[in-house]
Amino acid sequence: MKVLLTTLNSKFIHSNLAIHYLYSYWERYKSDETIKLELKEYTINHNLDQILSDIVNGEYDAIVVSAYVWNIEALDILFSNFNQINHNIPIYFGGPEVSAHPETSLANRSYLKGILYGEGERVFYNLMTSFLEKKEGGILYDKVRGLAFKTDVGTILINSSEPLIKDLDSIPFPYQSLAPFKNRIIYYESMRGCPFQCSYCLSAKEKGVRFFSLQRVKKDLDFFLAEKIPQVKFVDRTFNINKNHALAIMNYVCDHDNGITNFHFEITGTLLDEDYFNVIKRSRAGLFQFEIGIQTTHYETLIAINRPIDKELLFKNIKKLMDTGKLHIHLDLIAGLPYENFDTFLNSFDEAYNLLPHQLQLGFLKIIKGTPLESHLVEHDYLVRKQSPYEILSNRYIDYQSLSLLKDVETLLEVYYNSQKFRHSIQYAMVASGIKASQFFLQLRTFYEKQNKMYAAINIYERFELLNLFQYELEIDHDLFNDLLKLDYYLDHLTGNRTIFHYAEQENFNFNRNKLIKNKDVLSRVNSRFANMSTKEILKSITLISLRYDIIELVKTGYNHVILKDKLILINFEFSNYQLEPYQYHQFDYDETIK
Ligand code: B12
Repeated sequence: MKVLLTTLNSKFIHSNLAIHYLYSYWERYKSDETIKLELKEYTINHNLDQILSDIVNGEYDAIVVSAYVWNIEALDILFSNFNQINHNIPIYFGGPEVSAHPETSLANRSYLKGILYGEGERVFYNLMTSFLEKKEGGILYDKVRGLAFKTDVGTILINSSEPLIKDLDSIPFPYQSLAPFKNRIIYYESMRGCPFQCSYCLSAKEKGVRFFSLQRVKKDLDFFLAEKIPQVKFVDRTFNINKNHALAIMNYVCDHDNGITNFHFEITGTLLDEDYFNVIKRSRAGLFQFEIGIQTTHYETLIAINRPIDKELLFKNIKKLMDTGKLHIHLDLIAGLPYENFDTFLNSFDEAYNLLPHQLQLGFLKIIKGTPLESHLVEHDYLVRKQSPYEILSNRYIDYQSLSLLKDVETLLEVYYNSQKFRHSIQYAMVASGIKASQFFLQLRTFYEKQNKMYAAINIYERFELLNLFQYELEIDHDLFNDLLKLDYYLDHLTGNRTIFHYAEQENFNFNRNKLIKNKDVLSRVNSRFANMSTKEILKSITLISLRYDIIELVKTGYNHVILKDKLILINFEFSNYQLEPYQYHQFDYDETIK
């Protein structure tokens, strides 16, 4: 018998941890070799007909699929067509998208034989074992715990659920070889479950938290560290819920740092204390990356979504994390939550923005099957898109037009803030004009709209040009802004002489530039590796530009103190620090380099 275990990821760089667990659990505990189990990952961007043909040609006897919110619609197309070609081959779905309401999910899909609901490893094992026990009369489905299935006459039966696995260490490490994960994100779990009950989140469904032992986690991490993979993304729902567990892991990776691997954790900011800051302070810059869900700062909303957080403490801790300069901080907000209107959301946005995180993700509420919020839609007048990922259209507090405006703000936030390509110019514009971040992006949106550019395909050069035009809507020093834009432009590895920059390089720029690139003393202070490199080689890693202001002073004073003075800027691209600081630049006085 030949069984296919498959899924569609949302993009090639992602992988599906669940099916790797299912596969390795079966391979470890199976009692028989008669079933050949094949694992295959596709993406939703693959041509569905090619996937269909691949699966048909595989000549499988049964197909088991992992269904999530990002792939369910493509799966419906794929397997309803497959079922027309091969209607005798049973297809089973498992995963969060079908687990919450197995009966409806099964009833709505004529092509499905069954749904495996809940935690997957044991349930999948049960199904595979039932294949082995296949008797003449067919498969003994009634024995398979965690299965909802259709009888031969089409009635739906739901078997009792499979209890959660008590000892997580009994689940084998899913990454036996990293070959299939080349250039893809490695997801990893050190625990399961979440103690919080945030009403929009699926993790609220599962009660209790279980941990893999530290001994096991350390062994797994050794493997990742030895393989020098760029990033391990922990999918622990709240990584720092247990201080001993979290600190032991952080200390371990700090002590065994290979200089390359970065570890991403989703944490709760209010649970951080000095012990966490101590390990962060002694860590390599870029070793850790934290994702922190703020979601909203509106009190009534926080209570309604069951996140009664201490905002002061959360913000204090985030600021402290930013001040360490050691880690990449990613903050999340969600628009469309109960009791949050347009103005309160803009306020949440401004408060989060003022922390100046490396990434600020402005998300839009999705109504996920099985979440507590799903049963409160009428109360808040939610209108929800029928297609996955079931994003809301409006509710009692925010209308569709306001959400659309926020969508445009999100687009511009991605381009002008999260890309980090405009960090000097944007920050200066906000400080100097005294405009709040939300108003800045809303005004920028109106400007884009007037130029007919909001929904146009725009390249990076045009983004610079549009921002340069937009600056005239603000009361700021336009020459300084233009110089900062020039700095941002060259920091982003962009080259060429752009007409949008007001000042061409200074008259004696080439003379000074040549002096500097031959001055090994100065260059080796910038980067010790330059001491032994030829000028030609050095020129490949640096860019030199001239500016008319003291940029270091400006940045140091939070963009408040401006000194007009010609400067030579050396951008050093050699320096790279995982997502934290993609470049380093040095500033020289003209007299300094001429000497
Ligand atoms: C990685 C991830 C992503 C990746 C995608 C990964 C990929 N493969 O392509 C990215 C970042 C792109 C993503 C995006 C989104 N995601 Co997401 N994501 C996750 C995350 C963090 C990890 C998933 C994971 O691997 N977990 C570890 C595995 C082992 O646990 P598990 O998924 O629960 O699987 C277990 C069981 O469900 C079951 N199981 C799973 N598959 C199968 C299959 C079979 C056959 C069986 C028997 C059992 C089974 O067994 C597993 C082991 O016990 C989860 C949150 C989390 N921490 O789990 C959210 C989560 C899956 N995402 C979610 C959501 C809502 C989204 C977004 C809509 C959010 C948004 N910001 O807009 C978008 C989707 C956008 C779109 N295009 O539609 C929800 C999913 C709800 C659902 N019904 O699918 C989750 C659960 C978050 C939450 N807490 O609400 N996501």
